[in-house]
Amino acid sequence: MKTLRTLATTFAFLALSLASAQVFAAYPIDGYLNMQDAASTSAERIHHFHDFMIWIISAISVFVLILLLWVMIRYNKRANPTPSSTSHNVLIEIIWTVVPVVILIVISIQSLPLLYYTDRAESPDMTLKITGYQWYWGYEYPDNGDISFLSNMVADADIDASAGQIRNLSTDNPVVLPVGKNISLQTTAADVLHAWTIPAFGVKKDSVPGRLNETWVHITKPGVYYGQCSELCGKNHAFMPIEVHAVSPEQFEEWAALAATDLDAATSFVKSITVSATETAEANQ
Ligand SMILES: [Cu+2]
Repeated sequence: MKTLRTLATTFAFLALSLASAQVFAAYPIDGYLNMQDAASTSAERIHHFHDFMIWIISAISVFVLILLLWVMIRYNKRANPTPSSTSHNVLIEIIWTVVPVVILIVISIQSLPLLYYTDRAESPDMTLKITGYQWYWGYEYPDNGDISFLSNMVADADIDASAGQIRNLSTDNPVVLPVGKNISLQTTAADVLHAWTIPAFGVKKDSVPGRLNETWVHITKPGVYYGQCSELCGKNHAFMPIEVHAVSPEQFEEWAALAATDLDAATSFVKSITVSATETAEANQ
């Protein structure tokens, strides 16, 4: 009985923790649980798949837990002093082979289309080329007037919190992308392995020297989104963040026209129109 009560308390605690985790953000916030709010079509589908898997995982865990408890209580040495010597049961063996196969097929019906969906854009509207360096990112916009720039982390001493800058996440030259467009993301590295990641987009792609890896994103909500290099790449691995400002296609065109000649002016322009990360988080709640 005591075991059951402990289990009930654990489940109640888990349910409470999940219920209190309904706060989302476009960047990591101390103490919050769950994933960042989806800001792309891929992330929406990934979250949907995650929620679907949680039901299957939970059902399997509860089923195995019940079986274990049943064996422990019903067939322990005291309750069952003379155990049966049965060693085979054809029906049960067929069931425990067929049922997992069916579960895997049900999962694959959901997961394989998702895998192909997130693979690459079918007809991209534009391309962003991303190069990882030790320890900063380089960006090129081949379809928008050959814009190219480097993006470094804003040092602790230079962080301007009133301008919405976040320690270890804000960059001097943020990436700017339009919402509602299919954007092909091509990534490589110039020295060692890196990985370009934006959790809110459901994007994580290894940047490999000598290889061009491809993925894509269709951003659904304007805002400021943050990510970090996600491949151990040396001593400053933790200090090469990614900051993406998602703006309307018209604002993106304006930014691109400015960036082609004056990157600083373009960056000031985009920072003046995009909401701060905190506002993005609040808007997405
Ligand atoms: Cu890196």
